[in-house]
Amino acid sequence: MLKFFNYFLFLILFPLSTMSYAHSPELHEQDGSMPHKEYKASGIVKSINQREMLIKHEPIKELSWPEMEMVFKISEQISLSELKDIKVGDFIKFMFYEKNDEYIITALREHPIKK
Ligand SMILES: [Cu+2]
Repeated sequence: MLKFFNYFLFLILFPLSTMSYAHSPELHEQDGSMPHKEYKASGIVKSINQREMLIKHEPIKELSWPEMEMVFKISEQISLSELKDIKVGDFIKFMFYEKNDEYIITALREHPIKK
């Protein structure tokens, strides 16, 4: 965790020109960051605030995460019209990745609750 935070500071404090050595050119395509692994998840929307969502997600085996409520950011890849249909209380399926201790949703859709 501390290690990761140090790395984060490193990325912020170093000017862009010196950052380039750590990234091969083909990895710059998306947003200048390292490539990331995406995880599948599902859960209930607890609140929505512009591009942030509080979600009570179901356990995520790949990360050994139990069920919990946490904040996810919503990628700019997702249009506002897509988000318009998502309401508090909806059960959603989504994809996300982790970056600098933030969790960013890249795809989401409403899903009927199977209870
Ligand atoms: Cu979580």
